[in-house]
Amino acid sequence: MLNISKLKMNSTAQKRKIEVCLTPALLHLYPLQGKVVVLIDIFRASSAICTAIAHGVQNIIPIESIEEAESLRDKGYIVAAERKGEVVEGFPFGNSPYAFMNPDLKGKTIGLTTTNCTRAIHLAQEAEQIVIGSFLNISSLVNYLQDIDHDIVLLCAGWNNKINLEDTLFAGSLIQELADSFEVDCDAGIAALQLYECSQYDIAGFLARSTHRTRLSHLNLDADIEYCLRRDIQTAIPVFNGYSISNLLQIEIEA
Ligand code: 3SL
Repeated sequence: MLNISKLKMNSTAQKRKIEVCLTPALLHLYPLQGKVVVLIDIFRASSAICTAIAHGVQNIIPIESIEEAESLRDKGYIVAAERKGEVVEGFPFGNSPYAFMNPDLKGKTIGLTTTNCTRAIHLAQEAEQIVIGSFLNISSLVNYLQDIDHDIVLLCAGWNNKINLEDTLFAGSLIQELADSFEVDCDAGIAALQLYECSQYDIAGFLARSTHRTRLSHLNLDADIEYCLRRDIQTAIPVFNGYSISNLLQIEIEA
């Protein structure tokens, strides 16, 4: 799947195409071969993955089911597990970005299973490359995407196959940032951009009544919500290689 040097853009390239898939339920309508997918799950998994990689976790194995997570845990791995916003019983932590700042996780390979995001990553396997996006690393991601020779699909993880506002807003923000190099190729992208343009000066306020924000708030996770909306506090770009997620920039330096 991953070949970074081949992804680099030649200087004569024209504007590339950017599409938005607002929910994994619609992903079958988006051919992914030869494209770069940006996986988006602002609350909270893509923000948590970015944070883990930025704080030195070496690899994250995204796992679809609790059974697979248990099996990896039983082999001795540290495995994080979240369902419906809560830590799954029997696992040390769930999907809070703060849990992944633990210095004990530095250099480690850990497993992660979440309600929507880890499943969406596996659904997008046929893409040329899958990178993980969040407000936390948006400028670094924009710089990278501007420099590659591929069309992009922004895949919003949503919630149980339904659309959510926060992932859509982030898709709109990326489209705005990438406007010089990419043209929007679907109405979902236009909708995401317009929604972002309406809300960009008060994203937290715009999301005040949104469903997953409310769900997390009821679980006393307001600190996580606030953190996930911070912009540009990290530079790492997590990339999925078909088995695990690691830091793209680190891979480039080592290549
Ligand atoms: O759905 C997911 O993958 C999670 O991000 C959900 S939660 O924010 O951890 O509740």
